[in-house]
Amino acid sequence: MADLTLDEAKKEVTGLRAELNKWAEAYYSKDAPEVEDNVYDQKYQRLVELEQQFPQLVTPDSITQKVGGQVDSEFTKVDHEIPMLSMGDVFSKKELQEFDDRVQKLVGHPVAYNVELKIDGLSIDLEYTDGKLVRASTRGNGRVGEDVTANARYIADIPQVLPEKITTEVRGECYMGKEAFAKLNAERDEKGEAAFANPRNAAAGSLRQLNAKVTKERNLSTFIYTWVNPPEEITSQHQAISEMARLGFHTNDTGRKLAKMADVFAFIDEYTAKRDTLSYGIDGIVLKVDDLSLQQNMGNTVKVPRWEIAYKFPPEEQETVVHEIKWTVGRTGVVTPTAIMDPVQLAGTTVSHAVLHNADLLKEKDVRIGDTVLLHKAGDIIPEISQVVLAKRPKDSQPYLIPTTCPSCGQKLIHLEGEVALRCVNPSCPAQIEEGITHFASRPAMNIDGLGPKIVRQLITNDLVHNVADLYRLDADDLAKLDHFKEKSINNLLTAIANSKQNSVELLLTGLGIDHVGAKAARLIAQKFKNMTKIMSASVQDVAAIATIGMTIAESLTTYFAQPEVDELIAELARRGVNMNYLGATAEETAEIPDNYFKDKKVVLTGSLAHFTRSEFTKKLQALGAKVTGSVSKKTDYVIYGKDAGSKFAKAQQLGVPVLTEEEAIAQIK
Ligand code: 3BA
Repeated sequence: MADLTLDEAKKEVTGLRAELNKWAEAYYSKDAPEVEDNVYDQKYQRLVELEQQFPQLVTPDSITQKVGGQVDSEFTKVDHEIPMLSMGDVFSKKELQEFDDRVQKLVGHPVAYNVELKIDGLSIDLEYTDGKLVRASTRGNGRVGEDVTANARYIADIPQVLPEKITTEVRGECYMGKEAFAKLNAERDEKGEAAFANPRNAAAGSLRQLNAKVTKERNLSTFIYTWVNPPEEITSQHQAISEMARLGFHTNDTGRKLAKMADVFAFIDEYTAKRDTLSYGIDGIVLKVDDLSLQQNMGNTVKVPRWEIAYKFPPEEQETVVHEIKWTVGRTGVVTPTAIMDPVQLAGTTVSHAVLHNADLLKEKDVRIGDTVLLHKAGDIIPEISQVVLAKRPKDSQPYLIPTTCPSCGQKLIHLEGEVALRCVNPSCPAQIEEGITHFASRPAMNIDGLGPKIVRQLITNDLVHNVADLYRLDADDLAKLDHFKEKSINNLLTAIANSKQNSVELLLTGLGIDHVGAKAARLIAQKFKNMTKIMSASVQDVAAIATIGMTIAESLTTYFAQPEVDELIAELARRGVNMNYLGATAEETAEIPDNYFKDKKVVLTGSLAHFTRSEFTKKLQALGAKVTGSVSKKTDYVIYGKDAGSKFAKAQQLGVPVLTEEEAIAQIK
């Protein structure tokens, strides 16, 4: 800002005012905000800064010189003899500390604050004469509000009569609880009416009703926090609140008198965490000098008291500018756009990247380089662009051109029919190979420890690996060419690669990265077909016959294996010693199986069985955690034999492996 010329500042100020006036009008007069509060607050703050730096630009009609929103409605107007001011607000603990420093300097000594939750509602003023509610009004612009007495008579927690015949005035927040808000929006949705954006707008829309019967149905509540003219005995804010509670007002009991900023910060942390569990919405916390006479002495600025400040929780929506769109190629060749933006603080983290999911979405949202966009977090975690702020689109802006060629290999991209994704179908695209090998080595697949994306990239750029089979050709000399690879890391990686050869075939099947064939499907397929040769020759019908496996998976699998280069790849893996057979349940799976006679045992079936087919019996044993194999060795735990058992039975006898008849085995299962 330092190097802004007066002309530039003038231009920005004019723009900011137009924008803020429009938003304020929508907010105050229509109860229909066009932007999130924090966007408004930040623009407002920026305008204040500019006006401070260039005082010659301040005009009496600037929004910064007015108190609150404009009153133009069909409600009877109410003059607030004592104006309802606004609150100053800050967005960080640092600024909160600065507030405390200012207060201490002004007062000359440390002070205690009454710390209150900042309820997300709208201010309400209640006037009582001889103990009877005579008038309720909204804040309006702070000096003139709207008469909502008829509506307030339908708000259950507003006392219509006080236990004492006093004439007094209190103020507080009128809000809609989360449950009532959810219910109201659900009803509106059913009726095809627009949902309220947040509980505050719902509360405003429900209180400012010319037909008070509508208010009655809306379940509004209040928290009263200000006593405009307290009796003399009341000397502090926290005392005022407990006395108002005694008079029957609904007050919020989470408020705390705190003398140390460290405790204030702890309070903030506590309620940042508890926020979602409250039955009403809050958007920050409020600090008020607790001593009422100190408040009096400190006084007010034009708009806000000097003795209070609101700390607002980190925003959940933010504006930022897109300066690049990056395309990444996934393992299956799908090309995905990511918007790179100026970093902003969003719901507690710094965000600069937002995935746009696919080219269609990018086109639909019409995101362009240079665009100002609104960012939020989907599911509270993943940054997402909600919309482009069209008002801020640069004049020379051009629609973003979706790439036609792969950012990695340069081959033409295609839009497969029925797919939103843009794909690179070049099987030797380096980006796809990198993703493919990384996937092959990943935990749910071949689980090769230490073979992550960085090392895979180096293996590819050093020309050591072109496909997954090449991994099994690597030797110590090859790995010595990689950065930071010493004897120990070389040995570790070679061992991890060698160990992966023993994996059961479903891990290999997962590792191939066939579209739609994840770890679960791969296991079911391997369980059914038992080895790679059978899997490769399975028909769509064979595969789709597996329960829970549909046509999408079946077709994808068979299409994949119909490719001649896949045959070659599998043959090469087999030549390198990679296991091609199903070895039964994994250790992780069997860990969940309750202990039984066959759990973790190597079992061989031989002879013709009388009670089950061979495959039925195999499934039963596998479900118990047994590994059912084809040949008898010293490691075999049991041989189960039926009629006409031959050489396997003999071998078991010879090796001293225990044998069981089919019936004996069944007895152990039960
Ligand atoms: N305390 C809102 N203003 C508040 C009295 C001051 C004040 C609020 C507050 C000015 C809340 C501005 C409008 C207004 C009554 C003026 C609160 C909350 N205190 N706890 C310091 O919970 N939202 N709002 N309302 N007078």
